[in-house]
Amino acid sequence: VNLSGFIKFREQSPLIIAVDVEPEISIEGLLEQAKNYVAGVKFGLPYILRKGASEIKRITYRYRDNYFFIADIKLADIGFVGGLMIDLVKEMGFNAFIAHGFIGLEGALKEIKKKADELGLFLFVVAAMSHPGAEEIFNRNFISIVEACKKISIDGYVAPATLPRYIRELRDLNPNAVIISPGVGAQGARVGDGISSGATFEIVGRRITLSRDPLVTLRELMSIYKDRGVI
Ligand code: NUP
Repeated sequence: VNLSGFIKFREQSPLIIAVDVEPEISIEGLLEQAKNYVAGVKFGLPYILRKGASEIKRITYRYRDNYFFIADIKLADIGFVGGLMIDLVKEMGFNAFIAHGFIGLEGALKEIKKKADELGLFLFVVAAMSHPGAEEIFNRNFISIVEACKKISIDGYVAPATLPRYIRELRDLNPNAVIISPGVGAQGARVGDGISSGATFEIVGRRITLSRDPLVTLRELMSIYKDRGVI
């Protein structure tokens, strides 16, 4: 699924599944069951490393017509090394990846964005993080990160459902941004908190991956989204 297919699926579902651990019912069991309920699948670095590049590639190719695949590699390196990672992300069949925003433009984000565009990958930048300690250092740089990203036309962001004021501010600063928002479920934000603050999609990990019956969990999430009027 390409970016426009992903955005189009938003009408049906605002959900991205975060896979960091092997799902309770296996990855293929989960991806078979989640097809009508989920727009995207985000693989975390621990999962990618544990499975290995060829197995990840097999999964992304098998489900390429069903999901928008995001590599959560949280890239935070010089442009040259970033470029090597982006090549691997492309080879593994991903549609998008996540980079950190604090590395700055020159010699880093500028080169990363250029490479992403060349390879047809969508870039999400982490604008603020979801855990409590993020407020100590990282999130203080939120405005500088978003302003820098705007200069090079970055329109994809990760912003926390646990601290929804960042989502609201980001939406004001960039009305067209694709904002994906983690923190729902295991980290304490309620289902729909991210979307009602202006996020485009919500990312839910453990609440789904650790569920013995993810189909029931997915249906529960959908009924909450319906009750909250987001689908
Ligand atoms: O600030 C962030 N917080 C966060 O949890 C940025 C992220 N990318 N994530 C990711 O979202 C985290 O790596 C995990 O894959 C997912 C949240 O999973 P869960 O708390 O729903 O299990």
